[in-house]
Amino acid sequence: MKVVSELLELRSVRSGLESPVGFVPTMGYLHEGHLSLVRQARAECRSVVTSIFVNPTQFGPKEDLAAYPRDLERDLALLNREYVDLVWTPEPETIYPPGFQTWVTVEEATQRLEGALRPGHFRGVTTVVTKLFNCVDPDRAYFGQKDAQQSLVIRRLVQDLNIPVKVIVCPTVRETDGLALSSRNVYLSEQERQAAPVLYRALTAAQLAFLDGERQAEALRKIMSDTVIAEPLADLQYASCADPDTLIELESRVERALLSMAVFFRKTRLIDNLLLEE
Ligand code: PAJ
Repeated sequence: MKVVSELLELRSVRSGLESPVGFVPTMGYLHEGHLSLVRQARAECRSVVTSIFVNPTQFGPKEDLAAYPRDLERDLALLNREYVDLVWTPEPETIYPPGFQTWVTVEEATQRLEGALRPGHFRGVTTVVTKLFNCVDPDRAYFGQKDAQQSLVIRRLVQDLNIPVKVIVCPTVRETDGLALSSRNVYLSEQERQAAPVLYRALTAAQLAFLDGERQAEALRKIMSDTVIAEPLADLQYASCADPDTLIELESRVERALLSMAVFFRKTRLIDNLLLEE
């Protein structure tokens, strides 16, 4: 496994890789969710490239950029075990050179849900992902359903800018109690960790009601919010039942929906989602 941080080195090693090249962009502090993407890339591609870059422009001024967990040595050992060919760990100055002023924005799909609550977040994501794609030049790129809106926005970006990469969205990996794996789970206290599966409980309660015939979007949202409100350590930010393609909140009969939510445990903000289909 080659580990490079300079762009020239990346391009040189990349040019010697066999196609198809699969790419898994990450912000590091890797867990089984990230590794599931790497494994899928490994299964489908001749070569696998991973990037580790904590992208400053996708964090808001009051978010956790400085405190974002990092452990490069451990990450590299995990990636080595998955037979990754190339890891790119760019410096911030490589991605954002002095005088940087060019941004990529996806308009409508970023204005709802996470985008509405985290202004500028998706502009940072779409800009960095475009740049990572330009530098790595992958054939296939792997993202997680865990960040459903991010995956949808990246699909849109790739279509709209004719980027020659196939986007593959992989299922959410969970702990046995249902908590979706996230680098941010390490911020939870022991008590909060015990309370955190409430997100998945709320989503599955609404899913169960849907499977039992409940088709009113508002009723499904209420099942989710009632479940979260019953957990004293959890502070619900939103519970959404939206069109899975446009993310517009559904108001009437539900046939397909993306159920999604964001919940605070003190300062730690967790998100999760589930796709409903008849
Ligand atoms: P990061 O949060 O490190 O996540 C990297 C990838 O892992 C994303 O595609 C995310 O959806 C996926 N992932 C995270 N938790 C997962 C889980 N429990 N199951 C399955 N997949 C999971 O997302 C980012 O980084 C950044 O925004 C990035 C795309 C790298 C741009 O900076």
